Amino acid sequence: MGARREKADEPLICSYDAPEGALDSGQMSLGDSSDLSVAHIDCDAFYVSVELNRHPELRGKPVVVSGTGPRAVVTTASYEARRFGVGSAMPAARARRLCPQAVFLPPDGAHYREVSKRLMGIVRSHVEYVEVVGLDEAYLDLSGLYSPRTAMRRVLAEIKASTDLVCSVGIGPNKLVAKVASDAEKPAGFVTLTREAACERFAASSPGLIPGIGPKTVARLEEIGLRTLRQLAHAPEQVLVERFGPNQGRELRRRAHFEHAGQVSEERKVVSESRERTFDHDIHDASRLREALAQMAIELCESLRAHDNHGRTIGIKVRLDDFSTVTRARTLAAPTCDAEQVKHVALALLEEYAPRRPVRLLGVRVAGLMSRVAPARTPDRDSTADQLALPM
Ligand code: TTP
Ligand code: MG
Repeated sequence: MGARREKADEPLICSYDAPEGALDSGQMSLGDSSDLSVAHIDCDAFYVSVELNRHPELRGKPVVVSGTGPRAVVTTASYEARRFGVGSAMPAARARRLCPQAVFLPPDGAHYREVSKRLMGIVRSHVEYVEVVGLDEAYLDLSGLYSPRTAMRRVLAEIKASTDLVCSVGIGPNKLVAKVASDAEKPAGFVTLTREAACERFAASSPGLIPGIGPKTVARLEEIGLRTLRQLAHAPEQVLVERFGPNQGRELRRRAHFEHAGQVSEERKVVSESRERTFDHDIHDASRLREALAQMAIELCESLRAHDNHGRTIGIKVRLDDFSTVTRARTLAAPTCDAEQVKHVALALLEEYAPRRPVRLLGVRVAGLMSRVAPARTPDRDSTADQLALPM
């Protein structure tokens, strides 16, 4: 079928269901360790699990970690609470309606960061190359290991013994397969898939299963009749290129085939750290805004110092009562984690912006940090073209 350009009054509808059996179908080659070179590890219900270690009497109960204000959102919920439909990012008020019997605990970010450090320390003690991508998740380079599965079982056992945390693990030939596999059987999942097996297993799933394919892209794919990964994988490349442009179009197709060339990277990455606060009630009073911003700058700098981080770019984020959001930033000549300096710049940025309407959310960020990770193995190893701004 030739490519067709979409017109407003004539949506391009594709029907590319591959015949049964036409998909790549491969058996898991568990004996072939070269095929299973990447693991993704992700702790189950991380904040809640950490809290349960401090409150063992709550085990087995629906537990939610969220703030308490009228605008608080759920950070995470125990799997018992998830059965009632409670999930991350949901307003806490809604979670209370869905599951009134749940125990609500306030978040303790400093403690979660501390536990995360211990968790990643254990992972690093077993595997040489680890790419930490969040407080509770990391990619591990398993290439060259005789038995990747045994190695990962050992890591999990030590995490359980030392921290009493349970993680899910996915193992595959690349980061994409590993990531989707680790999510497939949570909690306590342990899923090993070749690329071909991943194509087959998730053929009927929505393309939204793939990291980096968000709701907007899913909707645009649906508009051209592509509702499953199988359909996306078999859509003519030209159709995707016409719809999404050459880079994203081809990348979508590759991802639907679970192809991903991104390496497990320990390169020093520029990162940022921020603190933000949604007020219980919108604030218009400039001195209260300054006070809140100054307090967040102090907390942020404490954390930066604790992790031996400093950065050159200081920014603020302001969300007004009509939900319009602005960010302002300034880059200094030298990196800093000094609270006075960060406070000074953040307050100056706020003063310059001078919000004209009541403020709903205020935040401060220090960016351009150099994370303290080991130097890269080979300088040219990581190809940013493979990353495509996707979160992996
Ligand atoms: P996730 O790994 O996404 O979630 P989880 O560990 O709670 O649950 P699971 O992996 O079993 O699905 O995020 C890790 C932590 O990050 C989570 O415990 C709380 C925090 N978080 C938020 O604060 N807000 C969010 O919207 C999400 C998704 C996570
Ligand atoms: Mg998790």
